[in-house]
Amino acid sequence: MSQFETLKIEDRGPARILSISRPKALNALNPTVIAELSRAIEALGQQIEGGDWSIRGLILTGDHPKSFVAGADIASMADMDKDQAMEFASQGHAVGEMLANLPIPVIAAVNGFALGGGCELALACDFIIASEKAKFGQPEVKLGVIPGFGGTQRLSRRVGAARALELCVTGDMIRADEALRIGLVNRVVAPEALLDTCAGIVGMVAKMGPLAVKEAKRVIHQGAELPLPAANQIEVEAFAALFDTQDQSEGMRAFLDKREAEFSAK
Ligand code: CO8
Repeated sequence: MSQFETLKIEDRGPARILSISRPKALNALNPTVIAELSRAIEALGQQIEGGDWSIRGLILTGDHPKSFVAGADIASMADMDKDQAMEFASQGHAVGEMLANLPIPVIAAVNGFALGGGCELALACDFIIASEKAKFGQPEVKLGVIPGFGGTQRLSRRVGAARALELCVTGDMIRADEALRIGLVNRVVAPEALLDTCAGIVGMVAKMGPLAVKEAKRVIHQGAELPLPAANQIEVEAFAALFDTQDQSEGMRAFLDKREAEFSAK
């Protein structure tokens, strides 16, 4: 699949790996990367909505030994006016929405710098697995701006307002061990184990009921926006609705028959 200038795509079993590839700028996000990410994510969403569940997890990573994404591209932002900045940030947020709406988990495999828009892109994934060499930060204040792709919001929700504030106002970078300590990342692994670890997680997901995985993701994301009673109600409704699926019958029957379930996403 070579229809992209700044993305590499590889399928590893049930995992689709999207690698951002702008090595000369440490994979910084310019409008082309954002547009290509949108296209690639949209195509995957359409494939699944069309009934093809061969891909059960998306892994986003950086095709560079020392960088996931070193932020939005400063050269392409330098001369933007207010309207252009609004448009750029909105396009970034649209990518975040698309990732949240995919019916499969999205894992950020952070292999090096995840700064500014790079940290924000990782946060827009469902969770982050980091290499020991990963470094996270929101250095926008050094450039006279603030995060524009969810850094002030998703980061606060992930690690708490006080820690997010410290990162956003100092522009300081933290290493993977500190990111793990504050709950920004789920796991830290050796750099050479990063993609295998993420593909292994997708391999586990691939054995589960696809519709159940889709609903678990949806309910967790939607519930996070709501007061607890309303969020619990969404859970109850989704739990009950799954009893109308063949996957529920198959999953429970397989358990009782002491065999592996064969899910059909129906
Ligand atoms: N934009 C453009 N080019 C970059 C960027 C970037 N963010 N980061 C690195 N590069 C380029 C460098 O200019 C350099 O290019 P060249 O070789 O032509 O001089 C090349 O990549 C290699 O970089 P360095 O030589 O600087 O490498 P170092 O290892 O010395 O340093 C750092 C690595 C620490 C990552 C350093 O490059 C750096 O500080 N980069 C900028 C990080 C930053 O400030 N990021 C935040 C940008 S603002 C932002 O992300 C706002 C998001 C808003 C919304 C987005 C919506 C999509």
